[in-house]
Amino acid sequence: MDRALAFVGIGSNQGDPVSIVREAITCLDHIPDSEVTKYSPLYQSEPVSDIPQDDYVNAVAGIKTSLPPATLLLELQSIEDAFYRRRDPALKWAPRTLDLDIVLYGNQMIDDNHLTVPHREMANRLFVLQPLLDITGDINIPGLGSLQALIDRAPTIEMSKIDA
Ligand code: A4P
Ligand code: MG
Repeated sequence: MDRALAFVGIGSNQGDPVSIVREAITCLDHIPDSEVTKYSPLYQSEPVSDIPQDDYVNAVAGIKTSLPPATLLLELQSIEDAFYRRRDPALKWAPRTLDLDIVLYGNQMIDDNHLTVPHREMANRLFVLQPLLDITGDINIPGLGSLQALIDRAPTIEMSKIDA
């Protein structure tokens, strides 16, 4: 069966974010018909939000999968749920135990009620762009162009690599 290379953005800023992000990478590798092929260093990053909250730990994982995008999204949500994330639609960009987003799914562009790929905020988020660059080098992002050019234009935030 054809397998796509997808990239998943991982973020956590509650509990023990470093352990949560590492465990999340293991969980991603256990998704059916999927395997993690690469993952980035972990970064500590300043929150991008109007709500005061702790710094995040962020990373990006590359995952080879034969699951279609909508099924992959359901798998990511069930991993989030396993980390006791409570979803409150009234609180946009609120602190979270674990957030897993589909950043890219092959070269596909998707825009339906449940899923927008490439992730709609990625161009504004150095905490996604930099770890993606770490594992892919400069690539073309469908509809957005060169990853390096996006990084050069993205709003600057405080961000530092966490030692392994
Ligand atoms: N959805 C649409 N497209 C996607 C996609 N590509 N991947 C829908 C995942 N989900 C996608 O998501 C709400 C709905 O988005 C889902 O039901 C899905 O159908 P959610 O995870 O419940 O809500 P959310 O996380 O609050 O929204 P969102 O848009 O994922 O928030 P973001 O954009 O992830 O922002 N600052 C730092 N430094 N680091 C961070 O990681 N994260 C956020 C969260 C804010 N500030 C941050 C960080
Ligand atoms: Mg999300």
